[in-house]
Amino acid sequence: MERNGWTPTACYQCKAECAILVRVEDGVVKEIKGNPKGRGKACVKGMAGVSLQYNPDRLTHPLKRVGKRGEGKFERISWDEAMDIMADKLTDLKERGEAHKFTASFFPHSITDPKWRFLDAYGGFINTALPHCDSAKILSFIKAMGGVPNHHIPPAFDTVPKGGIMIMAGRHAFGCLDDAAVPRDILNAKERGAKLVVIDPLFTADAAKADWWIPIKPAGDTALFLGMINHIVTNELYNKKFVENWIREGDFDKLKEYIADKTPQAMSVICDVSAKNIVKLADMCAAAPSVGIDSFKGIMLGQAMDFGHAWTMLLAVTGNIDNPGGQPLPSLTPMSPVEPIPTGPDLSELGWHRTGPNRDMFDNYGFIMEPTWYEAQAIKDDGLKMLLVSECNPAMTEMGQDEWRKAVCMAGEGDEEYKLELMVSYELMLSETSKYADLVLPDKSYFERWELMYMPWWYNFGQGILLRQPVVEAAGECRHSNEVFIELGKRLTPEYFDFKDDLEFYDIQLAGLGLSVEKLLEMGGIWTTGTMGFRKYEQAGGFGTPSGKVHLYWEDLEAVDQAMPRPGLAAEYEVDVDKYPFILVSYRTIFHQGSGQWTHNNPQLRDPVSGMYDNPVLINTAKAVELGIANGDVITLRSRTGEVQARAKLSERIRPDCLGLHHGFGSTIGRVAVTGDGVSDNALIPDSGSTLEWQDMVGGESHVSTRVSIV
Ligand SMILES: Nc1nc2c(c(=O)[nH]1)N[C@H]1C(S)=C(S)[C@@H](COP(=O)(O)OP(=O)(O)OC[C@H]3O[C@@H](n4cnc5c(=O)[nH]c(N)nc54)[C@H](O)[C@@H]3O)O[C@H]1N2
Ligand SMILES: Nc1nc2c(c(=O)[nH]1)N[C@H]1C(S)=C(S)[C@@H](COP(=O)(O)OP(=O)(O)OC[C@H]3O[C@@H](n4cnc5c(=O)[nH]c(N)nc54)[C@H](O)[C@@H]3O)O[C@H]1N2
Ligand code: SF4
Ligand SMILES: [Mo]
Repeated sequence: MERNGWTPTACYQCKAECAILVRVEDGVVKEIKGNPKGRGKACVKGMAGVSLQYNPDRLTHPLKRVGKRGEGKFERISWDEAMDIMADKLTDLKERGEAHKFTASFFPHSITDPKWRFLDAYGGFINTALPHCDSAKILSFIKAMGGVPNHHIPPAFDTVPKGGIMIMAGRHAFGCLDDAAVPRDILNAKERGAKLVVIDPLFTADAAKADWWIPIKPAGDTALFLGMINHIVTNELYNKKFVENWIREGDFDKLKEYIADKTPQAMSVICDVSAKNIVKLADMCAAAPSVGIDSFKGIMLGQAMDFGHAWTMLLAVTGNIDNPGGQPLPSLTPMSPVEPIPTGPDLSELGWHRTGPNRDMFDNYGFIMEPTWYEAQAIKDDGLKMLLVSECNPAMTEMGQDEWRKAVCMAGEGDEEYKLELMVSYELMLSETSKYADLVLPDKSYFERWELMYMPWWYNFGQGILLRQPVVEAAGECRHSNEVFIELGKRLTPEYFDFKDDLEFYDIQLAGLGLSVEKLLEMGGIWTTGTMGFRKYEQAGGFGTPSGKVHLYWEDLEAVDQAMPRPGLAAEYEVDVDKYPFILVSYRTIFHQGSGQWTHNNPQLRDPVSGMYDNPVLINTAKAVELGIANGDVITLRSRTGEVQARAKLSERIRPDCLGLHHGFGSTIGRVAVTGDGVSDNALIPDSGSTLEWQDMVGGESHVSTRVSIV
């Protein structure tokens, strides 16, 4: 392959997958920048892709476990042997009538991913980490407005008018991009006269750029929004035209009644934002030409549907749905189906969650995929027998990571060494999770593979469809997971894999748009509708909800007391307050994506000068002085679940009742990842599967934080 010069493709140093240009010289990746045909930006992680590509820790051939699970001892094997091991186990499960006990856990980049097809054809499950960060929001938007089931759809910041309000409620857009161009768009909107309000217990980079920083108590966001809605509704400041025309009949009266006692004063006690400020923010939102709200962490705390619900209500009463600067509602692009369409496992028979004991607790669970945090529970209950983990690192990202590790190592019965009979890790470099695998498979990097990316969340980002193409030869014997799943499909369910390869599979789907991979290449790898369209519900004659209007009252959730949003903090913050006086705030920075080796084992990003080297515990200066803690002291944090030791970093940037810990550190493998200090927040956070009473059982969102004490 000779591709000298700049080639358009898609970044994958984080899950945003921005459109980039890559410069190759003599078959070597030299430089990366944003693609002006897309959104035109690449971030610091994106540009550090060069160091990922040539990392000496890259896996180059399949490995098989030789020691015990967790020891991390492997020997080299051939691809033929690796494929046989997987095909044999899959055949064995199918013959036992237990195909549904196979789960592939991966980040679902795209609905064009052939891995989904394999799982539907074979009868296995996909689980995903989306229920950590976004499933409740997706469900809330579907319930309220009939939106499409898409991941993170931020406000279209580039459409915010003068005077518009941008609210970041637990969202670190300047550090945690989810699109490298968002900071630029927010700053441009500010230039046009829009206002940025950052609601966060930490003073983040976003807060530094904000017109107003509101240091809320963690999980107080629902209460804050309900207090605002109370003020807006009781003072008749709501958007009367929108409410009259577009809210389902009867719902606004129910809201009025419900909201009556959620006064700014009452809500202030919960969220620790003064009533005066709740009123001020409510007045600002009611008067502004647009309000856009973005959040991730604000909903990742076990009361997710409640916050998602309050969020959609605030948008509805202020009329900020599908308007410039408000909440966009994307439409789906018509891709062609690949015939025949596999039916998928019978979920009504097998249950959304396959494990016995707690299945009834999930009766109201409405998300389309299973949360990864149920893996440990499923293994214990013999509901999960083969797990393939690709592009994720549950040994560090699961709440109660030690519970996951224990479950994966649980002894089996009869001939089986382990309850989980086969564990496969598909990776770029050995990870914490790979240490627990029986098979480790070497993936092609994003510079080495084809991939057709389509997810409606790119809608705002100026990308409809984005092609990832190989720009350099694959390292060693690396094979892309999509190629491997297509081969498994051809072996096990050939009737559904009657196409040559991944490229033909993409061609079939692109035909729906009158495109092909070749045409897309000629167009520079990007296809976009070009326009967004606003208030599409007006032309369409309504919203995608059963009534065609916005639903504020969710009668299907009456039985679980969630027909209206509950204002309280996350359940686990409410107990053992004296024993564990601090709330741990886990958060991200620009230098690392999640916990994984892609950025933590990258010498450009895991670096004291050009990146981030360790994760000290952030503690409020006054509080530290009161406790006799000095900057740099090693302190022990204890929670209900575990204990870690870390260096203290004194700062004015955090509430006195909180401690901050950057998520994702603490790897014990990878020659760069083990340098510097670093602890994993998930050693402290309780396992979600065994603390179901603290989970959002409707939206599937788990708690990604907890209460701690300083020992
Ligand atoms: N660089 C980088 N980019 C990423 C990722 C990454 O790891 N690194 N991860 C990607 C993924 S998977 C996701 S889900 C997103 C996550 O994106 P974000 O949610 O934006 O990221 P976080 O930094 O985890 O959390 C954002 C902020 O929420 C604050 N916060 C914590 N608890 C609360 C609360 O209860 N209420 C409020 N109002 N604020 C709170 C934290 O202090 C933090 O500043 O980022 C995506 N993009
Ligand atoms: N305490 C706490 N826990 C959290 C969170 C939190 O904020 N606090 N955030 C939660 C959230 S929102 C999420 S989404 C999850 C995310 O958790 P995970 O989905 O587990 O994601 P990462 O930690 O980013 O790990 C990704 C892994 O994929 C590997 N990888 C990168 N590129 C490729 C590739 O091309 N091919 C293959 N095969 N592998 C690749 C990387 O090396 C890395 O090891 O974590 C959750 N856990
Ligand atoms: S935000 Fe940065 S790392 Fe993530 S895809 Fe975009 S350029 Fe790559
Ligand atoms: Mo996430």
